[in-house]
Amino acid sequence: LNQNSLLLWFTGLSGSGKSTIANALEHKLYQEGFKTYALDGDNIRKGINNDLAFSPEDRKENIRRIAEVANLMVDAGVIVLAAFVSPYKKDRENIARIVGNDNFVEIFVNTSLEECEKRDVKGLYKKARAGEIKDFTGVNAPYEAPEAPDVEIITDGLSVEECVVRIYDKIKPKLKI
Ligand code: GGZ
Repeated sequence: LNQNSLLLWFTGLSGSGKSTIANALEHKLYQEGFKTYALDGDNIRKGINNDLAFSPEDRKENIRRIAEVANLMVDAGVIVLAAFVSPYKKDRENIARIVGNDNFVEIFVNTSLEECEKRDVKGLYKKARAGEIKDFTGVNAPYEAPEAPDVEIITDGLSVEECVVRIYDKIKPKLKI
């Protein structure tokens, strides 16, 4: 089934590089002439989902709404790149149910907790370790790693561009080029 709309779903720890890789891949797809849109915490949690926090129930609802929005965008012919921690296996399975298996690509941005914590770009791990943030993924909330993702990128030692090329090569057969 070759098409020009898809949901590319990036899951991984905070600071794993999901948004960075998604944005770089979006740029490449845009250059190839695809209609694209990137969803992440910055445009979703500040807007439509600003009533939600990080309890398991709120994350479930966060992911469900994003999947419904993405589904509409996929119907409109867009390649949607969504970058969310999405730590629960059940919630990710629900995304595939909403958009349909053929439209869904699960991309596991596999960066070790150690590495994410070492980077700690936003200082959130430090705060979580100090007990200032509850339910922080990897510290005091779980991350259920995908067992059979469509694409797994072990980012250690790879540049953003190398990650993008690996994902692009995997999704290429699905796209109308
Ligand atoms: C995880 C948190 C938390 C907690 C705030 N746990 O690195 P970031 O900052 O920019 O990405 C993280 C983002 C996670 O939001 P998501 O909507 O992707 O999460 S989920 O899919 O699980 O619903 C992080 C920040 O928000 N952040 N508190 N407690 N990440």
